This record gives sequence, structure tokens and C-alpha cells, in this order.
Amino acid sequence: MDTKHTTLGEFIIDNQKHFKYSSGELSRLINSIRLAAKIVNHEVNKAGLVDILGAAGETNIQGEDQQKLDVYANEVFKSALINREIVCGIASEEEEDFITVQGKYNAHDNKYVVLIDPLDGSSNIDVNVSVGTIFSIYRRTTPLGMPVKKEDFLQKGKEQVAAGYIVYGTSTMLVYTAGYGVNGFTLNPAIGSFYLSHPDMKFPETGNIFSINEGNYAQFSQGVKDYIKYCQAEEDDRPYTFRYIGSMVSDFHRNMIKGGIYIYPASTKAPKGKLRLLYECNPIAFLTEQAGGKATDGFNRIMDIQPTELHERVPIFCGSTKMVEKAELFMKLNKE
Ligand code: P6P
Repeated sequence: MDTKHTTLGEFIIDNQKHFKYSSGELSRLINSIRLAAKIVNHEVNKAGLVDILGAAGETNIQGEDQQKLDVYANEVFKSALINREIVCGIASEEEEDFITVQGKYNAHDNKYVVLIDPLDGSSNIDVNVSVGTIFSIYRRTTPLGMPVKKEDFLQKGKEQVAAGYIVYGTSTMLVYTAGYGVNGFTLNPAIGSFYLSHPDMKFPETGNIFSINEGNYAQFSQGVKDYIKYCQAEEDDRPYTFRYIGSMVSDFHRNMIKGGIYIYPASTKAPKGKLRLLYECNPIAFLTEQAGGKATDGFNRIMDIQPTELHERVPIFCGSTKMVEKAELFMKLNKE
């Protein structure tokens, strides 16, 4: 029995004092995500064994084939959040519009909203490559009653009260911030507890890993092309190492530990990039900044962007500050 490491539950209680204005609800919210993570992890780990693979025969709001595990993960996180009567509304990559929480005790009066990508990178499931869940938590800005899309969901990323991800990899980790640094917890599947394995995670100020889908090179702007050539040049501390898993959470997690930059830029085929502002880029940007890194769209801070719709996309450059600043330099030099 691991009595040396702090469990996630103990950590949340010990850090309750940081959650100003919260009467323990934010702690209970993060605990409900912890429970859902364990349930999804169980299914992800045996996805190859049971008939849970393969598209569910439907497509999601993004027009992408919905893998059964996508659908399953979405239902697990929604029910964990709804059953605890903590949130007043949920937005998900798998849902066209946000969901208001009815339930008893006027659940719609609850003060938090959650935005989630229940299973990011799900196209990797069938090839046994790690996938992840990404979540973003805000306090509602409307006083009571049914939450409102513009005021409660379309808030700037800098208004987040907490954000994090679960990476279902060689081990399953939950990494989150509540505005007081980033901490990583590793699941001990034997006893179903998350233990504090990566306290106070920090991006190295610089690094030598760059993560981008070079297959799209021909579609990139000149600024992105020039930065890629810079990373590949045999000069100074370069060439950098190219690592791209095709699962943002995994690429981000590795880069935060080792130092690096993850880029999903705009391209001729994807003028706004591919990744979603509300439930992918904003939570990742919050974690990035809390870990001492930088997250921009190539020109502007991600968390200052005013959202206009639930599923909007933005380009993202995130990771070690000096690497992001160098990439931004190439973007600005080539700004059309
Ligand atoms: P591409 C997975 O679909 C995802 O949203 C991210 O997790 C990942 O980094 C990216 O898209 C991969 O996209 O176009 O390079 O296959």
C-alpha cells in the first residue's frame, strides 16, 4: 500500500484553502472528474479486448466518425458531473450544443460550467496509441437559473478556474491546475488511487523537441515553414528532435516534462487550424502558463481570445517559452 505519496483526494482537501469563494464544490467537481477518469481508463485499457472498437456508426458535430469509446467516454463524464449536482451546464466536443443540468434541487442554479473533450485523439484507439481527456472549468457569470451560452460558456480562457487532462498511456495520469501550479497524479490500477507523482510541473524554459504534422507542410504559411526549417538546421543547439504522436495530450505531456513546442497551425486546408478553442486550446493554454510556458495562436495569447461559438477552432503554438517566442518571431516576420 503506497502510504508515501499523497493521493489526489488528499491533495484536493489540502489545497481547498486556495479555492477562494468555493464551499468545496470545486473540490467535489474535480473529484467527480477523478471518478470518471478511472471508469474510462478501465474501458480504454481493454478496448482491444471487447467489441467497443470501431465507429459507433454515427458522426459527431465535427463530422468525424464517432468511435464507440468516444461516445462511452462522453456519457461517463456527463453522468459523473450531472449526478454530483455540481455543475449547471456542460459543453462537449461530442455534443452539438451545451447541456443544462436539470435534476433536483435546482441544479441549474449551480455555479460551475464544464467544457470537455471526452476522448481526444480517438482515431488512435484502434492502433493502441495513447489518447486523452481534456477539461476546462469556469464559474458561471449569470446569477442563477438556466446557464446562458454567451455569458457562461463563451468566456475567455483567462477566466478558467481549473483545467486539466487525463492521459491514458503506458500509465494513466491526471494532470490539472486550479490556478496554483500544475500537479500530476499517476493511477495505481491495483487499488484505483491516483498518487501525486509529478508535483509542481514546470515547462523547461527551452527544449529541443518540436511537434507538428509535417505532412501538411505544403499547406503551411511561410512563417511556419521557416520555423520548421529553423528547427531542422544544423546550427547551435539544433537540429531539434521531431516527435508527433497525433494525440495532443500525449505530445503536450511529453513536451512539458522534457521541454518542447507543440504546434497545430492554420493551413490552406484548415484556415483556423484544427483544434478547438474552448475544450482543447484554452485548458492546454491554462496548464501551459501555470507551468511557466507560453501558449499563443502565433500572434496573440490563447487565453485572451474572445470565443464566439462553442466549437470554434484556433491555431495553437504552446510549450517552452523561448521556443514559442522564436516561432512567433518567424510568424511576425512573415505576417501577410
Ligand atoms: P492531425 C486528434 O484528432 C487531435 O485533435 C489532436 O489530439 C492531435 O494532436 C491532432 O488532432 C492530430 O491531427 O491532423 O495531425 O492528424
